[in-house]
Amino acid sequence: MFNQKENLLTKGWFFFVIAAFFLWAKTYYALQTSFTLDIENGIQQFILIITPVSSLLFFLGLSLFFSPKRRNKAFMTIYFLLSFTLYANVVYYRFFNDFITLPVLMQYKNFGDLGGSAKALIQPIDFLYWIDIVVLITWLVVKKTKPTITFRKRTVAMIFAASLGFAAVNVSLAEMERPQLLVRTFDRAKLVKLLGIYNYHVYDTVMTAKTSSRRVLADSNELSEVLNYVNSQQGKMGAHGEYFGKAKGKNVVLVSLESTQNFVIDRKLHDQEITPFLNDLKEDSFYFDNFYHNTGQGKTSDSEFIIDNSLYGLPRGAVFTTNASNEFNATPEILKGNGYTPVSFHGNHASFWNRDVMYQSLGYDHYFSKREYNVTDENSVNYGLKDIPFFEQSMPKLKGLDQPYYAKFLTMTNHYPYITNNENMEMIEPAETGDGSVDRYFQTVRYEDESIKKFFQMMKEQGEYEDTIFVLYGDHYGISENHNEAMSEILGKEIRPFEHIQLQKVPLIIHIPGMEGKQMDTVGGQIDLKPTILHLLGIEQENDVQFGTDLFKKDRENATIFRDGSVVTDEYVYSDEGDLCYDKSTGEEIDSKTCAPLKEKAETELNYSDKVVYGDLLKFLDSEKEENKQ
Ligand code: GP9
Ligand code: MN
Repeated sequence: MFNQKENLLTKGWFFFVIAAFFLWAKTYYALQTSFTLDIENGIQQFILIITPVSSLLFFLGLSLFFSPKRRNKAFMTIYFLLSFTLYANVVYYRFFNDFITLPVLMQYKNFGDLGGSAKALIQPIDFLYWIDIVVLITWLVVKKTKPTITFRKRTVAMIFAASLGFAAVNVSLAEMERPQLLVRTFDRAKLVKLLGIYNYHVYDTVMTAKTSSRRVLADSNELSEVLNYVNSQQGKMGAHGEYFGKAKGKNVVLVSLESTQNFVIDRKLHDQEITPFLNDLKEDSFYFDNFYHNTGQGKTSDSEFIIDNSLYGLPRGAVFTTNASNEFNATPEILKGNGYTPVSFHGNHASFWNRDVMYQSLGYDHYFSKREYNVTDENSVNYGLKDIPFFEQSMPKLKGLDQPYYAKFLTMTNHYPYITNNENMEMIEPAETGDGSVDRYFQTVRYEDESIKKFFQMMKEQGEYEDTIFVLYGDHYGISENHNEAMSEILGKEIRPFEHIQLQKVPLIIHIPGMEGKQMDTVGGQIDLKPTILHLLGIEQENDVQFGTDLFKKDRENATIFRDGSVVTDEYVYSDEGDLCYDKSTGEEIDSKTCAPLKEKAETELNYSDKVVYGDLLKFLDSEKEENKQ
């Protein structure tokens, strides 16, 4: 050290500048290559270049407040945390096509929870995200950059002033590009595009804190406001549909079809049906071919939430994890009050998506999770138990229940990255687009179809089929926008926002043994399932907060709202992402003014639903009912 020549490499300020440059470069590289941000013009391109600067200067600058002895370590720790945040988003985006939010992060405590999926998402080129850290540490050690990164007070002040300046320019440019960016919280991609990834996380943290406080501040007047809205909407529609009470007293079996989109139904690959059993079943069932998922970041758990409550999931995070201690008025609880046994079956561990906690709030009597199944290396793949052994092992458990039951079965094998680990599972050859996920998807969907076939056989053998109604639905999309190229090859057409929205259709098959099948073209979504099921069972709900309507109602409003604010009706498709309006029958883009009322209704309704969840407003429902009685 004593012989070490004073040169640039030993200078703290030089180290700081180079490190900041490395971090900027890698952040910019990620923004350009790993996320689809749809940069539309020069200003947006410029914004993208400067977005990382303010936060980098700010966060790295914080290290200068540490004592000289600790400063290098503090600097590298901050550098590592920023790098980790960036990389975690890159990996997360590869699957979810979305950015991490704090509530989701709390659920997936670590990426290990994603199991096989996480491994499949990591690529060799990713070493680029870490190589700089190796270089910087080596630099610090070898060159003994000393005294540790030191600046005069004036320079430190200038670093923070520059950070503030960059932030101000960034925010005003962003506001010009997208007025009200910070008020509207629907679209994370826009936030990242216009604020940068680190500033987005600062914003997300502030929003999370705000959410917690909303709950504390909520009062019962807010519930009255929501009830007024809901009742006025329901009031527009007529009385019960013709199927009211047609399944009174029957068992209800819900089957969640993991990642199953409607486009696989009746489709052939290599001249073979992908879903031969479902294709047959739908002929003897009510088959809804205009049915959409309404889920957001909470994926499967969102679908469960929406279906049991007829409320929307949240714009950020999963209700299952953020608001599990809320008061709800969910289907399991209502049915329990009507003599039913509500249970859920799933071959993954109980705490995944916080189900073990949330199910209690929803009123489930029991959760048959992984620990109650015999799960081995042979009979599991990806997240857990394969669908066929899952149904096989569930049958005796089902038999043991008091009837009537409300039993939910969550399948799992058809989950990204769509893995099979045994030839027996491969009942159809993969597709040949060259996009592995898309190609394998058809195999795991085919396997899932086989498992449902077995399940129906076993229900008949066990003598429970006749007394049961079956509701089969896709939980959410399986093939994200990142695979548009392969999907357009499969579908034989370009995938514009219009087609993307149509791809959010999931199958809905309601099978009532002894009842004739019928294809239903009404436009609906998972949000409508609670009222639909309750109506079939002949259960009347008064003054409940629900945003869906019975799908069998004749004069129901033909529409469904997506979590991102997009809307589909029988006439129009509105894509909130680019504010685009389409004629539904032709797929032609039309004046966006035509869709303006739909957009407004979606915002109002999603806002009301969010109010209910954030404010835990249903806890006021009982007192509201009392008041109405008086
Ligand atoms: C895990 C299963 C899959 O238990 O529900 O969850 P997803 O990733 O689809 O939300
Ligand atoms: Mn799922």
